[in-house]
Amino acid sequence: MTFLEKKHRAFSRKIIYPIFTISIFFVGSITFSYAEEFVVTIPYGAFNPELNTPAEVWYDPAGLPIHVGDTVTWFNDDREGHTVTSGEGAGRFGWMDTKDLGAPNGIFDSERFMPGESWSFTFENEGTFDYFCVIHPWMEGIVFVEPIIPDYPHDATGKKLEQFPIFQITPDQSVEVNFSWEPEIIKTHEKVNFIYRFYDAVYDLPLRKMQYDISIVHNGNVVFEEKNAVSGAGGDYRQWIYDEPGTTIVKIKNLKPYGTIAETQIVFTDDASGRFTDFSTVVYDNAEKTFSTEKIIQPKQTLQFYYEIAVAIILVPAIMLVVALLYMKYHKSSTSVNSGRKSTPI
Ligand SMILES: [Cu+2]
Repeated sequence: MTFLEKKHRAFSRKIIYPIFTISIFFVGSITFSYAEEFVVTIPYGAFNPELNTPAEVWYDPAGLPIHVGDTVTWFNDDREGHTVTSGEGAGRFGWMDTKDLGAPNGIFDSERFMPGESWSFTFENEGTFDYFCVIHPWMEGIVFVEPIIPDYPHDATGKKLEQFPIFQITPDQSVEVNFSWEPEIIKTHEKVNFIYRFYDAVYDLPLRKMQYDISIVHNGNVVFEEKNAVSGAGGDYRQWIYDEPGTTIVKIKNLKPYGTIAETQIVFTDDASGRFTDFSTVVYDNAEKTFSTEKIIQPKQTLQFYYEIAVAIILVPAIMLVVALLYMKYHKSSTSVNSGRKSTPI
């Protein structure tokens, strides 16, 4: 058995594992990503810049959100030839007032395609892409290309974390930090739990009380910082809600024993500068939420950590049991009412 396998097995025994199994089971809202195809129709009447045209938009839908790798096909349902050309069009009124012809930017160009024909383009880069028709420059559309959201935990470079929770040993080889976050895919305006536990890296024993500093560096700025935090038995967690997508690093540093540590033979030197870990990942833009009403509740003590595990493990089956009992009770009483009716002579 290799060192890592041993670590992993030791970890599986520990209480943190069930909470992950349960949350993965209940969260279920991870965005799975694979290339999709979209159709934009150029409706009948697009050739006509007048406001009384039957076409309400020139490209339907006029604004299309997709992901990197998706393909868009434009279908010409009009009676004239059109183009799909990247760049700024003249706008409906702009064209009528100034005879502006728009400005292609060279990213893509279908050239003219006729009624009944179509043209496709695959978007390989994220960004916002304006396009228009060079023949009828009032015809404008836009494609919003969002980055692919992986369905697995990964670091800030996008590399898949084959082991999650992550095991990281401090540079001085004294402490092993087991670190994870939930949900695994972090999105803006949604609460994330960073969960971590400390082990002695030599004997693989849990370190019950550790003092440490924790901070979150998001897009290069410190957005959260707590000094001299103290972990209790079973580890610790911190919650955070991000306002902006980007790269995030959770830093744990100045790890040192809080009081006397009875459970390990390891000798901690006074200099804690070599006792730190950095964990990085990506925060994605939330397509469903633009703000959060959730409150961030930081643990006052680690007992709460156990309390939450207990809630997850006990409360959910308990509610199901109560619902089942109520259902059975209701069913039973309604059956007896029915049988009572049956026996009543009309
Ligand atoms: Cu056109």
